[in-house]
Amino acid sequence: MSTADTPENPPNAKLVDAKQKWAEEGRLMTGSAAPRADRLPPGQREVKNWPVLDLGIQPEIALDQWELTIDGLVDNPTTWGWAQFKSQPHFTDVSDIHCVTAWSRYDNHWEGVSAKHILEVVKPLPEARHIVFHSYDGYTTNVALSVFDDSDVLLAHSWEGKPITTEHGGPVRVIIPKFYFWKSAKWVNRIEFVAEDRPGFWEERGYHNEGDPWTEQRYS
Ligand SMILES: Nc1nc2c(c(=O)[nH]1)N[C@H]1C(S)=C(S)[C@@H](COP(=O)(O)O)O[C@H]1N2
Ligand SMILES: [Mo]
Repeated sequence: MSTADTPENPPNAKLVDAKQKWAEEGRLMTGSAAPRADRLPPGQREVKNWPVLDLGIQPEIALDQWELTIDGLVDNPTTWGWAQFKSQPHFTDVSDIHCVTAWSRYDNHWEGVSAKHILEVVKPLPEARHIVFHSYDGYTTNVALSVFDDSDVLLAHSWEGKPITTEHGGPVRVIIPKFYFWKSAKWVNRIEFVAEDRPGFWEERGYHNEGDPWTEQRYS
């Protein structure tokens, strides 16, 4: 990637423009909310492959260079290198992916470190209400602390028993199964706890602040 490649000026500027237009036009909205017993949220279709979606920047981070900082409004700010990250309690989960571009992929087997464990380590202060994820490609996305604090949320290093590839956000990416996949930051390198909510890359470009696929929280 060249130095000009930033989220404000990404190689995939065309995709960003197109997706921003989808938000303006409300594309893919069905206007119907599916009952939760149905596994496929409204307006979605199941795929068997795993599409790649990013800004055209796919940072390659060597494991000995990789770092994750968890800071902001926490009692115990923490930075882990790869060995420290891998020595945290091992967590596995199986969940479905729902991407706002209308594909869903069932039964993804994730391995990594649970959000619950991270919260136990860093101990958020009472003022901490929101989280901003920062990634090596400059991408950001936000969730409420209550969304991160869920038993199916993790920082994943493996998918289907293998390290997550660079294109899918390895060495480590966030997995938040209950929300559209843009909340699941790839190449995460900082988790910042904040008092006031702060919209991220897509949230500033017409996408919903939350992103529940069951009630089609696609656009703001
Ligand atoms: N760091 C970073 N994380 C990101 C993105 C990105 O561009 N950069 N794209 C988001 C979007 S829009 C989607 S749909 C998913 C795609 O993940 P995948 O390419 O592994 O399917 O990652 C999300 N996380
Ligand atoms: Mo996306």
